[in-house]
Amino acid sequence: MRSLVWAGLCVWMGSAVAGEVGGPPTVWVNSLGMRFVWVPAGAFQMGHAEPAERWQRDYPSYPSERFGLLGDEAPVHRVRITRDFWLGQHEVTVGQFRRFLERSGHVPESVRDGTGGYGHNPAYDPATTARGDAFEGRDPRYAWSHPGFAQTDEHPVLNVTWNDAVALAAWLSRTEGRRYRLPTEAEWEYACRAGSSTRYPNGDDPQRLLEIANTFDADAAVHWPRWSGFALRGSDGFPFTAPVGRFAPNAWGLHDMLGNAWEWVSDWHADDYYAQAPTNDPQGPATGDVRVRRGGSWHTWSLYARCAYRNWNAPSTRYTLVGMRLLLEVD
Ligand SMILES: [Ca+2]
Ligand SMILES: [Ca+2]
Repeated sequence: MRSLVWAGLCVWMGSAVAGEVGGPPTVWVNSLGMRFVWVPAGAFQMGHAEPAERWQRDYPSYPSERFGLLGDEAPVHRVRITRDFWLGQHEVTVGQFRRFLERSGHVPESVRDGTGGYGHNPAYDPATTARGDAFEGRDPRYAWSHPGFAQTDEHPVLNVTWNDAVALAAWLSRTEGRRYRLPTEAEWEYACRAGSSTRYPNGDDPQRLLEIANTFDADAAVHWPRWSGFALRGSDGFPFTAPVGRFAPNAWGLHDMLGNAWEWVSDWHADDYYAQAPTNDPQGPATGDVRVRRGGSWHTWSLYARCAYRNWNAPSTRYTLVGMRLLLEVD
């Protein structure tokens, strides 16, 4: 990989993310314009657990039964990531996904199966649906290019399925002769934490999310007043998605790991996986029905925009809040 780094495609940042100054260059730019930062191998404590009193103290507007639903984040356990890797500095953007479609001929799953995606419609009433869903769908009016609100090419792509994400990684691998894939759940959390062990990379205070992430803030609550009690007090500047990279990066140079778009990871989900996971490079359960997504979105409440929080969907799910970030393996 380092020979490629010096082929002129890589940006030398002048400061070492992965080690001492003078170490390997730390940003890689691929053929779709995605930027990747170097993440060093290492170990961390994966997962999260804390007493109910602390949850209740710090998230007073939440019904207490919600704290009992976080059990799949336990037990906290030691994980070793044994190999360095490159991780997307940003979520995959609308513009990058469009270029992928144009060059590859891939048809997004929401278009191919004709059922569409989800989107924001100010006239839509969640009470009209059985699930009380916050967004309208599925509907062919909505897709990766149409989430129901304005996005530029710099915004994170949404309404993409796990299968779409895998197809993008496979196409990039084929055309560039490298190994792209989704990060594992462990790689994702390791990179989100970037050495931190708190709820958020910048501490435990939900309000401080405003500094580092686009989540469900006072501006978003204007559009969903029934959930305003769960909104952060104050504005992060974006009621819908933000262009990627507008918030401060974490200690390893990664932007928007929390908020903006949920990110598919490679693992199947199982509630009890952490109790049996291997220490080295856990890959998730061998089989399952739902794939994990991580990090929360522009519409996600602070309790669910933590590095340890796990959520999941069927691999064919497409939604107004879910996007992706890719990993590039080191040779
Ligand atoms: Ca926001
Ligand atoms: Ca994100």
